[in-house]
Amino acid sequence: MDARTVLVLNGPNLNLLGERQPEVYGHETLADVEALCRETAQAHGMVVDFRQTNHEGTLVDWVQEGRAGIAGIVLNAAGYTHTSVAVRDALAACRVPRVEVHISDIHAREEFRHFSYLTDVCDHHVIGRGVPGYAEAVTWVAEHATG
Ligand code: CA2
Repeated sequence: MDARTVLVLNGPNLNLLGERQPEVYGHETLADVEALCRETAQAHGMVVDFRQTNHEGTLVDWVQEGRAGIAGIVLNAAGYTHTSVAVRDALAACRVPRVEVHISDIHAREEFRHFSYLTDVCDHHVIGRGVPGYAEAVTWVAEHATG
């Protein structure tokens, strides 16, 4: 990874995107999201490092890996958004722009999704704009890259 890299991290169960709940998450798969991110980054002269994990510690390791020396981090922490002080602490230690993304509008869903541990340690938020929200997030990083 280098100063042109946008690190796009995806949390638990996002590998199942497109398989069910299309009324909430749409029909696109995570591979479609990756293609969109790559295309968007390329249009801004950037490259994407795109990853997904179901494991909290792995997400913490990856956020730490991107904490300096890259363009920025786009993160959909999925369920860990609402539970993880560890992911929050890793994001707080970052010196690069951080964008929190959610495909669905977490504020319009069940009460337990309304609170995010990540919101106030991220610099920008793209919430409830569907899969195209990832393109918005990558664009924001490209326009605010520090590296
Ligand atoms: O709206 C989002 O992007 C979420 O981060 C998605 C998470 C959810 O826990 C957050 O509250 C909001 C869920 C990701 C799992 O997505 C699936 C999609 C299709 C089938 C199964 C899971």
